[in-house]
Amino acid sequence: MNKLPKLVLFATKELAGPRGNVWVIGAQNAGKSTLINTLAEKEGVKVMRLTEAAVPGTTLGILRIAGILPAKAKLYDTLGLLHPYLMTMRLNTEEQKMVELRKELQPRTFRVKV
Ligand SMILES: Nc1nc2c(ncn2[C@@H]2O[C@H](COP(=O)(O)OP(=O)(O)O)[C@@H](O)[C@H]2O)c(=O)[nH]1
Ligand SMILES: [Mg+2]
Repeated sequence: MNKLPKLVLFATKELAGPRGNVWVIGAQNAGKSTLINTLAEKEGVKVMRLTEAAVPGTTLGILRIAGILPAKAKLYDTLGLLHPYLMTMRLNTEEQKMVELRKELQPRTFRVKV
């Protein structure tokens, strides 16, 4: 079993204290919303499930997440930082549509002849 989420939750609460602010910051598509959803799950709270998406830019604004940290502490999900190394940042909207995944990927095996 993966103990990391529990440790992250514990450390976050310790660092935030009773009324601290916690901002989840990172590149677009780094897994910020997924992390918060996992923390909520570990805490056993029902928060609005945040969108986890394969395409960047799905978190639309700064969202305050209630229920994970003590009442007066604040936890925020953010839109994410833009990085030139994200390939999707170099594509326009039309091009993003072309590379977007629409179905689950199926593994395929090929045998290469000598
Ligand atoms: N392989 C892997 N994928 C992840 C992990 N965390 C999130 N993802 C995937 O990365 C994509 C972006 O996640 P999301 O939480 O929306 O990123 P955000 O833009 O930082 O909020 C989604 O397809 C997630 O399922 C992880 O730890 N490992
Ligand atoms: Mg997000």
